[in-house]
Amino acid sequence: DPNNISYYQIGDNETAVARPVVSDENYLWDKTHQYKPIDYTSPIVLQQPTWADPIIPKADTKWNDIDHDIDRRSHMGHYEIINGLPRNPVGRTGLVGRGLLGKWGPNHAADPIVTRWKMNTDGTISQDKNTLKPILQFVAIQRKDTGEWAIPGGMCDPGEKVSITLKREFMEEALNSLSMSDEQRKQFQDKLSNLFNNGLEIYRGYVDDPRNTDNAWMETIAFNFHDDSGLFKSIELNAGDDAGHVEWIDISSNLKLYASHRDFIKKVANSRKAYW
Ligand code: RP5
Ligand code: MG
Ligand code: MG
Repeated sequence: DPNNISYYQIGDNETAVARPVVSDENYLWDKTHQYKPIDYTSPIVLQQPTWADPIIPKADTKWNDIDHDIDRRSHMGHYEIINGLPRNPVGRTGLVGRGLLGKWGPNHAADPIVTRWKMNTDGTISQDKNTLKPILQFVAIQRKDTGEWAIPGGMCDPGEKVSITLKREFMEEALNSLSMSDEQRKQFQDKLSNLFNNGLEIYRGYVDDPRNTDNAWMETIAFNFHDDSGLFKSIELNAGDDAGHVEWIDISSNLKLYASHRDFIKKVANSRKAYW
C-alpha cells in the first residue's frame, strides 16, 4: 500500500476486501486521526438469511435492550448509536457495515471449554517436567473458516439460554450431533448433563474476533466444564458443523488460537492451578 497502511483480508473468497489495520495509537474513538474505514457487508448477509438483521436497521430497533427475541444488550455496558448504527464499544476496526456478521451491534456467542487432566499410562496425572505442575487438556476444534484452532463455540439462537448454547455448540462441533438421530442426541445430552451442570464462568465480554466491524462485533460467555470422572473414556470426539477437526490439546503458553481464545484458556489454566 502506497500510504504504508497494512491490510488484512475479510469476507467470502469472491468479495473479500482488504481491511486497513488500525494501529494501537489510533483505535480509540476520541483520537483525531485520518480514518478511512472500508464499507463491507458480505452478500450472504445482504440476502437476509433468518439470522441476519435488515440491511438498514428498523427505526424502532430496541438497541441496548432485548428486542423481541434478540438480545441487543452488550456485556461491555451501554453502546452508542451514531447515525442510526451501533458503534463498537472497544474502538475502530477499519471496517464499517456488518462484514460477515448478521446482527448490527453485539453478536452473542457462547464458548464451552471442556477440560480434563492429562494422564500417564500408569494412571497418574501428567506433570510438566520443570514446574511439576499438572497438565490440562481441552477439547479444541479446527475452524473451517480460518483454519485456526479454537474453542468449539457458537452463536446464541434468539431467546436461547446460554447454558443451552454451550452444550448445543459443544455437541454440534465436537461430537457431530447434527448427524445423530434424535434418540442418540438425547443419550449424549443425558451423558453430558452432570458435566455441563457444573461450569465455572471464565469470561464474559467482547471477543477480538476477525469478523468485528465498527458496527457489528462478537461478544461471548465462556464457561469451563472440567471432567474429573473419566467421562470421555467412553465418548469419542467427532468434528461437525463449522469444525473440520477436533482433538484433545495440551494446554500451555505455546498455544496459538482463534480470536481471544488463548486468553480464555490461560484463565482456565490459572484457576485450575495447572501448567501454562
Ligand atoms: C468467537 O466466535 C466466539 O468466541 C465463538 O467461539 C465464535 C462464535 O462464532 P462461530 O463459531 O459460530 O462462527 O468470537
Ligand atoms: Mg457452531
Ligand atoms: Mg462455532
